[in-house]
Amino acid sequence: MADTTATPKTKVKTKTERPRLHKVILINDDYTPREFVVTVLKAEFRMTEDQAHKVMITAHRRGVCVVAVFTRDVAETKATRATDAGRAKGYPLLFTTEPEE
Ligand code: NFA
Repeated sequence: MADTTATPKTKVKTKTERPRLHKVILINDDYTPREFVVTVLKAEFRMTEDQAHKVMITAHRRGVCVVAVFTRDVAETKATRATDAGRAKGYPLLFTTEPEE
């Protein structure tokens, strides 16, 4: 008689990988007023005045600054909305995204 009570020898374990995160990057330009950049950072990225000012001044001095990281869709949506807020006022303000290493 075959032994039907034997326990299976192998287990299937599905590994779920975390989605890669994407950085939203603020690019400096010579025309967008500092206070407007701070306003957009507060509105679109829920930053405090202090956090927003630090990010704005870092981009102003160094050329770029990472604003935050999100899943790809969220990063792209926020970058587009923030860029559009500048365009609506006629400013060349630009936010881009790139995948984290
Ligand atoms: N460089 C801009 C100015 O001097 C301010 C700025 C900072 C713009 C960061 C874009 C990004 N008015």
